[in-house]
Amino acid sequence: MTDTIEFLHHPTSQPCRAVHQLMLENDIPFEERIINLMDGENETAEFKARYNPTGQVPIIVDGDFTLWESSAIGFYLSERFAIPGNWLGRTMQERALIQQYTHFHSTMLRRGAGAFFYTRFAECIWGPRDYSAEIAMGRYMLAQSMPILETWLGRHDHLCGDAISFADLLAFHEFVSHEAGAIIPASEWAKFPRIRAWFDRLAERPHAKAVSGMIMMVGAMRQAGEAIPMTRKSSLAKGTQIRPDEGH
Ligand SMILES: N[C@@H](CCC(=O)N[C@@H](CS)C(=O)NCC(=O)O)C(=O)O
Repeated sequence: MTDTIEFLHHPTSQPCRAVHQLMLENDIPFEERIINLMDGENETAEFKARYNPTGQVPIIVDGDFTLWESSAIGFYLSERFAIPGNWLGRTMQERALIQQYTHFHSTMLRRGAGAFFYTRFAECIWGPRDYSAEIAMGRYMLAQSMPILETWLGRHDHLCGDAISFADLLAFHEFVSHEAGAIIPASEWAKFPRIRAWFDRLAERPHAKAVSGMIMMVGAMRQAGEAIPMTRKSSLAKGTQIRPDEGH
């Protein structure tokens, strides 16, 4: 093993930005390789065989060890680089709570990304079409998730306790994309003042700003109706599609 991790990612991706920020916050040495998701570089048989059978990023390569899934990557980096315990938990219970969040995240908040993807990106792949069912599903997952986050943030300053953890980064970058795409209207935000205050606090962190620039720019382009050139043909947001023929 060398001391440098290879980091395969794309800056428009929420879980990639969470891992990226974790590495920057903790001075983890890494070399980045941006994977061209827009043209489906990640969908080739070679990529899937070498790195990740799902074709998704983020991925890290540490010598001859390859790992995907953002939460597994977070826990690995925590041990590998002995980063401060607030990020992935100091005690058995703190680690368990962060794991609890990551499972909740995958099945709930993360699936809200469909609201962003189908509102702002889908037509760049499949052309104009009625995406209202997919958008409604994404909004439903957001509506199910946000009250739970609001409750947690009533107990502590951050999602798993008073200190910032990787759970916050995972959740925060979902909301960064929703902000980039203007997905959550002010009337909805008004119902979640604690999430809003937490989001605004996290957004001030220099490394949060550093990794969010590209998605904010792309979101502004889409809001202005500018096309993002893409030659891929399948969903960028697997797990959020509701038509079976879109997934592959
Ligand atoms: N559960 C995975 C989700 C990763 C994911 O959704 N990656 C998306 C980008 S946001 C991706 O690589 N999409 C490309 C594709 O599916 O072809 C994680 O947390 O790492």
